[in-house]
Amino acid sequence: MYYKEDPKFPENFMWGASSAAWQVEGGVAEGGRTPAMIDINSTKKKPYADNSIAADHFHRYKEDVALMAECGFSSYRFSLSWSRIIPHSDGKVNPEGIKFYNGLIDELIKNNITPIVTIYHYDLPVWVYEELGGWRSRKTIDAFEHLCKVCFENFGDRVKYWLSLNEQNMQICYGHWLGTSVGCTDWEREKWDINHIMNLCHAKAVIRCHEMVEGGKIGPVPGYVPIYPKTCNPGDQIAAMNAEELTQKIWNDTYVYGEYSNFVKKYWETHDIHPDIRPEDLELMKKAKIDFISVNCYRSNTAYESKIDSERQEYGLNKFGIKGQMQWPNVPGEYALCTNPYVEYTDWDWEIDPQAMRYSLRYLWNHYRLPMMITENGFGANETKDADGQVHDTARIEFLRDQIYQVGLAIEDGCEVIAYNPWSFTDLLSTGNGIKKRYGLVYIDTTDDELVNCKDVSELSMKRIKKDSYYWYSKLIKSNGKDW
Ligand code: BGP
Repeated sequence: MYYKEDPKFPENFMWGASSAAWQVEGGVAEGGRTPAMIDINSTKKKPYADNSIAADHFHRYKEDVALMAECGFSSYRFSLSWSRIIPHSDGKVNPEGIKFYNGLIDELIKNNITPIVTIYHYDLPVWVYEELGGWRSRKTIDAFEHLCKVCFENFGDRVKYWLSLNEQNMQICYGHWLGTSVGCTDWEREKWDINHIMNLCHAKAVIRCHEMVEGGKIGPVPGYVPIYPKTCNPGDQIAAMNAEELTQKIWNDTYVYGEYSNFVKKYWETHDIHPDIRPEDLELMKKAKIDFISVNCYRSNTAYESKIDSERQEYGLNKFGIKGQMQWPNVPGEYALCTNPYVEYTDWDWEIDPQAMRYSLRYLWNHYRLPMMITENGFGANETKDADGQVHDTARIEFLRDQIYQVGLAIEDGCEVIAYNPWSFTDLLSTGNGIKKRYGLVYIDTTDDELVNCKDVSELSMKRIKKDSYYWYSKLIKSNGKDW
C-alpha cells in the first residue's frame, strides 16, 4: 500500500535498544559468576571475541542507564547470565547475581524505562554442560525451569515482559558458530534433539511465567531473515520456501501452535532422523501459549533452486569485515543462497534492506496474528573516532531511519507492533568479531587489542561517547517517531 504521509506510531510505543549479558557485561569472574561455555567458545574465535571485559556494563550500568534516560528510552532489552544467578549445580541462588540485576532493573524503572528481559542468550553455564550434559540432556530442562522460577520470583514484581530463548533457530542452524554443537559427534542428527530440549525449556518458561508473574507476558525471540526467490522461476520460489522453513518457519510454527509441523516431520522422515519426542512433551508444548513474538531482524536472503546432485556448501560467514568474503550455502535439493543485486551490503556482507523489516512484520502478522516487538535490528560497522573525538556514524543514521520508517509502514499496513529495540545501545561484542564490529548508538572507547592485552579493565578508558546516531535517535523517539 502507498501512503501519502509519514507513518505514525501508536501512543504507548516502546523505544529503546538491546543487548545480551555475555556481549555487554564483562566482570566474568566477579560477583560469584562462574564460567559459561560461551566464554570458552569466544576466546577461541578469531580475530577476537573475548568477553572478559566486553563493554564493562557490569561496573558501569548506572552510567549506561543514565545515558538511556537522557536519550529518551522507554524500554531496554537485556539478558540475564545464568551462571551469575545460579553458579553451581547445587542450584543455590547467588545473592550477588540477584543484587546486580535488581540494581539494573531498579535503575531502569526509576528512569521510566521498561525492562524487557531475555532469560537465555547463548551463555550456557559450564556446570550445566559438564555436570548435566548440556543441551543434549533432559536434565537441563529441570535446571532451566529452576532458573526461570528464580528469575520470576526475584524480578517478576517489576519485569512484565519476558523473552524465553534468544534465536533458537540460529542456535540450531549455526550451532558450530554459536557453540551449541560442542560435544556433538553427529550434529545433523543431534541438533534436532537439542532443538526439542530447547522447545521444552521454552514451554516451561512460558507456563511458569504465566503462573508466577502477575500480568507477565512472554514470547520467543526468533532471528528472522526473509527469503526472496532469485527469479520468478517457480523452482526458485519453492527454494525460497524451503529456506524459509528450514531456517525459521519450523521454529515459529512450533512456538505458536505448540506442535511440530508436517513439513519438519516429513524432513525428519526423509533424512532418517528420530528425535526423542514423548507424548508428555507434546502436551507441555501445547499448553505453552505465547503472548507475542519478539523479532530480531537485520537483513534478507535470496534463494534459488538447488539440484539434488549439486555439491553441499556450508555457510561461510564473513569474519573480518572486508566486503565480499561471504560463502553462500548450498543445501542440495532444498535451496542455495546468493547475493541480491537490488540491495547494498555492509562490510560484513549483510544485506542492507529496509523493506525486509516491513516484509518480516507483515509475514509474521499474516501467519500468526500476534503482537510483535522488535528486539534486534542494527548496523554492524568498522568505526573510529574522528579528529574531533566524536563518532560521525552517518551510515548508521541512514540505516536506522530507513528501517524504522518501514516499521512504521508495517504498522500502517495493520501489523500490531509494540516496541523497537535496535542492537545495540553501547558498542559491545559481536558474536565473533569482538568490538570491532560496532553496532552501538554509544561508542565505547577501546579496541579489541586493548581488551585482550590489558591486565584489567582499570587500565582502559572505556569512555562512553555518544555517536551522531544517538542524538538523531533521541530526537526521533522523543517525538514518538515524527522527527525524522
Ligand atoms: C543476533 C544475536 C546477537 C547479536 C547480533 C549481531 O543474531 O542475537 O547476539 O550478536 O545477532 O550479530 P553479530 O554479533 O554476529 O554481528
